[in-house]
Formats: sequence, C-alpha cells, structure tokens
Amino acid sequence: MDAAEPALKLIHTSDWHLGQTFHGQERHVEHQAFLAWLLETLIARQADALLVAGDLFDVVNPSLKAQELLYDFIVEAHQRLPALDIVLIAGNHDSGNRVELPAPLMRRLNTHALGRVHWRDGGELDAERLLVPLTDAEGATRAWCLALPFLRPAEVTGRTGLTAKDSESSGANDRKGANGRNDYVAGISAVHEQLITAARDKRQPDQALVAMSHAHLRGAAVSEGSERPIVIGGEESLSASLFPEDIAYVALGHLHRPQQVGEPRIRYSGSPIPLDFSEVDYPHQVVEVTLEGDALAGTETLPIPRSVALIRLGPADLDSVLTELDALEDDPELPAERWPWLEVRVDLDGPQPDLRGRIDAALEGRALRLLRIHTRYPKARGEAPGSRRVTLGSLGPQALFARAWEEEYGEPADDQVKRDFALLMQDVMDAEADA
Ligand SMILES: [Mn+2]
Repeated sequence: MDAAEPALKLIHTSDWHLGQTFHGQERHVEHQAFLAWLLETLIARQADALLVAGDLFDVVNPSLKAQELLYDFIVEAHQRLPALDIVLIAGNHDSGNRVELPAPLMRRLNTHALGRVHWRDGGELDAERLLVPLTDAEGATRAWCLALPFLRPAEVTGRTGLTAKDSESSGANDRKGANGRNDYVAGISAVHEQLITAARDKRQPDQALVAMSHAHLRGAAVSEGSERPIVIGGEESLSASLFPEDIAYVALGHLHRPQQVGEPRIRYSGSPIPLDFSEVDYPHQVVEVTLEGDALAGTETLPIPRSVALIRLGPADLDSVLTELDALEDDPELPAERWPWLEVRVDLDGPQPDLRGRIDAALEGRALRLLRIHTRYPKARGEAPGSRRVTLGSLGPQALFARAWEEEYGEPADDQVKRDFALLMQDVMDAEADA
C-alpha cells in the first residue's frame, strides 16, 4: 500500500423515492431527516463522493416539494463540502429527461445527473458522457464512475450492434419475438460491456473503476411491497458477471433491502427509509466505500437513524389487537409529525361495523398515526377466491391484474403475460412524464 496517497472515500445510497405518499400520507419529514443526517455523515466521514443509484423520486412527475428536497440538499452539500462530487442516475421510477433537465446547473455544483443514454451515429453507445471523474480533495482524478442510468426496453431492443454479440440467446429470441426478454438482457449487457471498455481505455494507472447501475441482479432478495418490478424480473434478471474483477466497486440501486450480491464489491445500499411496512425489520443504511489506488480497501455500512417509527400490529382477532395497541408505548412529547405510523391487521369472523370506531377509540389521545386497517377473514378461507375480502390498496397493480386474469380465464397468467403487463405499465408511467 502506498502510504503517500490517502484513500478515496465514497458514500453509496439509492432508492430515496422522494415524494413518496404512504397510504395517502407524505414522508417529507422522514426524507428531510435522512438528508440532514446524510449531510452530517458526508462531513464527518470526509467523503470525496456521493453516489445515488437511482429512484431519486417516487414518481416520474415529482411534486415541487420533492424536487426542493433534492436540490436544497445538493446546494447545501456543495456549500459545506465544495470538493464533494455527487453522481445521480435515474432509476425505473424516475423520468430520465426530468433528472437531466437541471444538469447544466448542477455541474456547477460538482453534481452529475445522468438520466438517459445517448447513441452515436454509428449505433454505438456514447460512453464518454457516462464516465464521471471522481476527484480527491486536491482535485486529482482518482477514480472513474461508470454512471449508467436505468435502461428502458425501447432504448436497447432492436438496436443494431447491441444484440448481435450474444449469440447464445438469439435462438430463443425467434420464439420470444422481437421484444423478447433475451433481446433486452443482451442489449443491457452489451451497454455495460461497451461502457466498461471505454472506461478501461480512459483510466490511468492507479485510477479505480466504480460502476453505478439501477438493475435487478440475479440471486438478490426483493421487497415486493414497494419495488415496481423492472420489466425483467426473477429468472430474467442480470448476472453479476456483468461486472468483471477490475471494477473495484459496483453501487447498485433498485432493490430496497441492503445486500451484497455474491461478493463484497457488488452491493445494493437499499433505501434510506422503509417504504413499506414489510421493510421495517432491518436497519436501513448507506455504504461507505474506501478505495486505495485502483482497488477496494473496504466497505462499512452506516445505519441511518429512523426518524419516524413504523409499527405493525397483528394479524390477530380484534380483542388481541386492541390489547397489543394498549400495550404500545407512545411518546406524547413528540411533535405530531414524528408520531409513529401504525398499521393494524385484524382477523374477523364476519362483518364488524364498529371496527373503525373501536380502533379510533383505542387511539384516542395516543401519539400514534393510524395509516391503515387491514382486515382478513380467515374462516372464509378455502371458499371461492371472490369471497375473500381484499382492498384495492392492499394489492399492487400486478397482483390486481393477476387476479383479474385468473377470474376471467380460469387459469393463472403465465410469465410472458405478466412481463407484457409490466411493460405496458412502464409505458403508461413514462407517458405520464411526457404529458
Ligand atoms: Mn426503488
């Protein structure tokens, strides 16, 4: 190890989902608390760069308030850490165009926002604009960030020069059709390869390569409550072998649970706040990445304090749930905007007209915010699916579609149909951005 060269320090985070509404409630306070903590952490850790691996916003048309959170943070981070490089990529929830709109302004703040990939006339990737230099406190380039925004199928499929390479999958393409998954996977893989080749050409000795991607890697654990599946999912996910050994670190976004994929240099940082009640059971975190020369020296996970608790009661019968509720400790000193979010899950034998009233009565005077009552009728199980009560809010669009399909055709939708539905849904979301 060369003692003369201090290490380069990066903080990796992703899936902020600024502007998320949670069963109708806004989460600005939680995002604000996270961003304040992040700023102090960047300062305390003397970070050289911040990498945000996609899903900056929750929707393609974020509210002004959500945009304010992001841009206020960037300005303040630059004021307090003028040497900090910030790299942002668009995720599948983001509009690539929107993320890039203020890019010229952000460059003045050492911030690089990559929302789209561009193509040269010859059909090959414009890799140059996706290669961001990461500099140390003296301004010397110590690493190159390969900042690859989320790629929509329409951006890579059917593109000459992208799919030809992957000959093994071309046979399956005949069967799957022109927009089949293999074209998409092969296209994404080729984009990664072209970007890595360009980065290798550009790097000087001792400069590290750091990749950023918003993608679903094979073998990683999903959180079904809040991740909108990338059109490809499960078996069609990408292989970690896309990132060869000479990439010192891979900063991934998309999956909300923090995890490494196979090896410590390939990681999901996970989302900074739980985006669903199913995501409360693990510590949310950012990853501190230390590079020495062109190699990874180590990673450390930094737990993010939870500013608002998420509490889930039940599932149990109403009396048990009310007892559980009574036993909960709340803090009347907390400002109302910090009161815990509460989900109450109740098993019922039949209609219970005063359900809401009894829960509300139990909550009277408590420093708790009821977000949702989820009811189940366990005794009705085993009857026709239609007799089971579900609310629209408890089903995502995918699950709702799957149920409707099964009811209509009497058999479950196959993978191709589910994929086509996901593709259509992404198109609808994207069209909203252009509207
Ligand atoms: Mn996400």
